[in-house]
Amino acid sequence: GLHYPERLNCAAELLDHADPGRPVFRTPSGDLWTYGDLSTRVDRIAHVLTRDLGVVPGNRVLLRGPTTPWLAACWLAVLKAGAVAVTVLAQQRPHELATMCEIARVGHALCDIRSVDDLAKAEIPGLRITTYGGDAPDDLLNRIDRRVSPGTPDERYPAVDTATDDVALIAFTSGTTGRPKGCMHFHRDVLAIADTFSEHVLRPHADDVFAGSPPLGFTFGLGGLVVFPMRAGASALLLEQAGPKQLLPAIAEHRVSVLFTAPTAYRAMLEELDSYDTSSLRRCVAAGENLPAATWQSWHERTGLRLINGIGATELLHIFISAADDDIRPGTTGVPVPGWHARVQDENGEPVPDGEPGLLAVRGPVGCRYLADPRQSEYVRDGWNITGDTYVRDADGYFRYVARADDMIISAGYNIAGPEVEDALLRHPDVVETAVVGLPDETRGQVVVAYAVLRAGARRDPEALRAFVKSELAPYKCPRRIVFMDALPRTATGKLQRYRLRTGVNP
Ligand code: 3SK
Repeated sequence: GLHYPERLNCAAELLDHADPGRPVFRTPSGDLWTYGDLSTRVDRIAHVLTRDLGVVPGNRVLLRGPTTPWLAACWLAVLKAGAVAVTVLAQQRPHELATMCEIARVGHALCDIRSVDDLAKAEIPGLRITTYGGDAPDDLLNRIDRRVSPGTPDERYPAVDTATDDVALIAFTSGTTGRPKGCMHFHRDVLAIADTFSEHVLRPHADDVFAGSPPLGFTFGLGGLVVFPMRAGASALLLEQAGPKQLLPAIAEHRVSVLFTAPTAYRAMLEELDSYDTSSLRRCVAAGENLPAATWQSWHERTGLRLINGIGATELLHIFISAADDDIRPGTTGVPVPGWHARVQDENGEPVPDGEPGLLAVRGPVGCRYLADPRQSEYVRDGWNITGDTYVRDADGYFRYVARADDMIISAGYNIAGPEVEDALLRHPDVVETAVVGLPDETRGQVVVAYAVLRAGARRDPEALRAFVKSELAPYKCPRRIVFMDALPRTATGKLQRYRLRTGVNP
């Protein structure tokens, strides 16, 4: 198992082990921070937090802004000062921000000047907002500059001596609907995700350049862009705009070797792959939603690379089922990452036999700890974390995704998994994106309906697509209706919002 000392400050641990002259963060505009630069800036921010702003250990500090080295430095400084980082997404609106600040009792915010309007509009009682990246005299970076007198050595900030199980961060998950839940994670949890998934699946080395699309406010991005590279003494390219259109040129120019993004983005990148040099890529992680086997195959054919599938959760901080290199089996998520355990069980918590679908249950070094939320007892049962996904475990121990547990479609007595029908539709050359849901029906209970985004210029012919699905799957799984859309509704972290399709909210 993993063993960490009783006293542990994960920020100090991440900052202190690399050679100070090595690069840690780059940006497309040419910024290059070394570990030494980062360490100095983190210490200066921590001084401002403590001495000027009066932050004390345990205080919750909201962090908000585009993905930049300064945001990462603020995150590390908050943790180094023993305070708790509350990371939110740039897309979250005033009402959502106010709810999260209330749940997490946030007293301070460090906010990129470009993202401050919505935070100010939220008018959160008692919240003290400090911006960074602006011109005002009280801007964080100006405060930092004033603290440094020319010619004097930088004043180091000794890390607060936190316990290994002191809370380091609160990450919010709204799932795809509902009141947001704050997930508390400890200092040791931050290292544990690197020492399990990254260490065993990515196997990074110090020369790796990490990049990807998930923002730092989503723990998928926090791991992939800050924690994993720093734990390995490697570097990350931080992109403020990280859609498929920005990723490809960035990979080519900065020789990115470890890429994190969603299956949707891999499909979009395939469209323009030929115009870019992607030969630097070594590891490509596709997570955040189901990875269809068709996407895996196309990426493999075009790049020779084996996409790394994985299931993670904000509740568990990062990825807990995955596979590396030759162990990867397309069409499956993989096996429990070393250090993690997983099984498939029924509603009563009894394990179901291999080959049969049931609820995924996992346990490992990180657990779900919702902040003041009664839904804790639904997520954690008998020590197992119930993720809300339906899975099948094959006889050889591989876990196969079926659907989100509440997304199973029951039509005329048949159980139909939306993702299986989506996989079939995606095998059609004209289909770029699709979501399959069950809509209420008087005679059948539910009917299968597919929403599809087609390649530019393709003809919208529902009958041809239905005939295609019937040639791929048992006819009862074939969508009754196919609705064409320009884009599918997604959450701020890119997850498909099936409920909006089911309830007809802006479909
Ligand atoms: O899919 C997710 O929700 C997730 C969450 C945290 C870390 C990684 C992933 C893929």
